[in-house]
Amino acid sequence: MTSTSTRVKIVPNSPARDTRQTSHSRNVRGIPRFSKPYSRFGLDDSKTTYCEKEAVSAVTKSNKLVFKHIRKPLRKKCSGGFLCLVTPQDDSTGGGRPFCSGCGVSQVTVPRIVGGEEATAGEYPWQALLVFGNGIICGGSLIKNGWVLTAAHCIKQTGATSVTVVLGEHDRSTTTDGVTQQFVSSNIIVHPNYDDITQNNDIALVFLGQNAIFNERVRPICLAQNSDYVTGASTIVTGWGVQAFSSSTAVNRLQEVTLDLISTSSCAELYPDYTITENMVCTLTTNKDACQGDSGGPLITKLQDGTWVQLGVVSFGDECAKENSPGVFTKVANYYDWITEQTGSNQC
Ligand SMILES: [Ca+2]
Ligand SMILES: [Ca+2]
Repeated sequence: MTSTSTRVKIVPNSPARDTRQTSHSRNVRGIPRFSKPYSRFGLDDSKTTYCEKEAVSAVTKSNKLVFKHIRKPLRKKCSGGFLCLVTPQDDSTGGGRPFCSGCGVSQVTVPRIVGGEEATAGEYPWQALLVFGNGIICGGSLIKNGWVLTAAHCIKQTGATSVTVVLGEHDRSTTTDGVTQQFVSSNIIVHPNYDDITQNNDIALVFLGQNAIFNERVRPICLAQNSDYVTGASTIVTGWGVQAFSSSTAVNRLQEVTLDLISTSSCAELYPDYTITENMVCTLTTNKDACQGDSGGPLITKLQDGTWVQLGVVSFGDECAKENSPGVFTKVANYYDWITEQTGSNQC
């Protein structure tokens, strides 16, 4: 879209009829039978509201907005039609990011340890721990108040109808740290087009049922926009997953690893046996990767202004950190409209 304004007008599809008006007054208003330039209506181009009734305004991120015009009994000077001003807004101008203002801020600023390993407590305050009834864990991310983003395969493969979500967690082995917030939710929305063979649309939302309390240890992440996906960019994945493909024990303390983003086309070339779609984004870094238990967790990057944004959701890969086997993530930016629809608004 461009940033120019486009005026769209909707005019009555039949001449406005006001039985109290004389034919003379209709002639004065000069209302034509069908749509004509609205200077013909004698209307002031600079105004968006006529008849001085309530104006409505709405913002939509999908390309659809439906207006229903409830026609009131016609009065003098009011035709019963209405005018609509549509102003396209460029999504990548960097103004407000979707969802929470103040998202993507970490209070903890420590030098990142090369090679990753243990995160500092509170460094990734959007990180969620999902615990399913059978003890299986997944990652997730707090994206707005009351809502956690995760992977569809975490829900489908566990067959879970309910999940425990822990926010503010760092060390899973201690429950006395006093900073975690725990929720049990059965309100889980798996993307309707999730494909459990290809892992296309591997994304799901968990509604916590109530708002979390935002603090230094619990804070939402911003969602990435298309312009945030830069091949070669340094990204981070966090999780409590296993540290080797053969391992069966997830770690207690949250881990972080730095990974390089590769193009979706090179990812597809490296994975000829998989279907790599435009809804996926990949990383490839020698001896570094996400692994089992990290699923559903966030792949993030830090923008130049210091804001953290979520690029991906940990989805799949051929084993973990195997040579020339990228990690594959669900491309979050492709689901902005879906998330907005499911969570009710583009506000926090
Ligand atoms: Ca760190
Ligand atoms: Ca703990």
